[in-house]
Amino acid sequence: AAKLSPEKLLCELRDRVNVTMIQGSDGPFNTSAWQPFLPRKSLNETVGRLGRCAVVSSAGSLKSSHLGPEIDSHDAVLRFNGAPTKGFHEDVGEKTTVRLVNSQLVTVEEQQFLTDALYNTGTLIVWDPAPYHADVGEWYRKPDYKFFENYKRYRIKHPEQPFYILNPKMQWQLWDILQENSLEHIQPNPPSSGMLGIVIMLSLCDEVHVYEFLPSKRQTDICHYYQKFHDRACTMGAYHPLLFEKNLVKHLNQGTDEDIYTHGKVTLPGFRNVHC
Ligand code: NCC
Repeated sequence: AAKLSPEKLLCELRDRVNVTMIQGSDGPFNTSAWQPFLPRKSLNETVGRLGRCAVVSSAGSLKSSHLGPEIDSHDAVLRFNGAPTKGFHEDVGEKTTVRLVNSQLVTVEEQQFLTDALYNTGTLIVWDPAPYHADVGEWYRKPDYKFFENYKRYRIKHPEQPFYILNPKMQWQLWDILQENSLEHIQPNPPSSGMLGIVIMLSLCDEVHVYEFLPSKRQTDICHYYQKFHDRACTMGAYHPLLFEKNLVKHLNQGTDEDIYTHGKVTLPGFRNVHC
């Protein structure tokens, strides 16, 4: 398969990846057991039309980056899972507009999702690995993690905080495009939170800067900027097709290689600025 031009690829992403959240009118969620819990407003209505946005990966290479002020200068900032800002302002900033979390984090007790104040800022979105192109009903009966109960518990505790469930169709629409634009066969596992978050922000923002998804000169085997844990798979991928995601994002970058090398920074145009 020949690679598409960056422009064509952005059009494919815009037109084929539906960034939608589960709504009260969707399939098995249109019952009285769900109506009180799902947000009434759409994600678009909640966050509004965003200008310059930052996506902050959780990579260890953010350590000593001093990118905090630059990241905070954006209109909106997206972070992942349990990535903290407290104690790390200098390198990652303090603003959190959207936090994308995986269903494992929401489900597994040790992660303290229901009690850690880290999660109480901004709009939350949870996603769960669904079977390849399963419809919503099929996935609902067999989610990868049984996160629905904790989702409801969190909503009862924090009814004012917007908290969405990502429609699981998105991950495979995105995976298909990753596969079509890669020369090798990709393992059939969903894209990482990082890649999903980038596409979510492309749908909401005029311009998106992604930090340390493509590693800078600070590249390290330390998995996260907030932990001591070493594992190369964090940057290169094991379960998630991270290497293919990174190749795709590199191909789409409108910034300079120098920006990647010094800041780990990629510049992408939001979907509304893509002309197909
Ligand atoms: O590590 P994680 O991701 O939370 O990181 C968020 C996203 O940042 C990008 N990243 C991270 C580290 C690194 N060295 N390089 C990077 O590019 C990736 O795009 C990544 O998606 C996930 O994708 O949800 C993941 O979640 C963790 C873990 O579940 C959560 O942190 C909650 O504790 C997974 N780790 C484990 O399950 C052990 C990780 O594989 C993927």
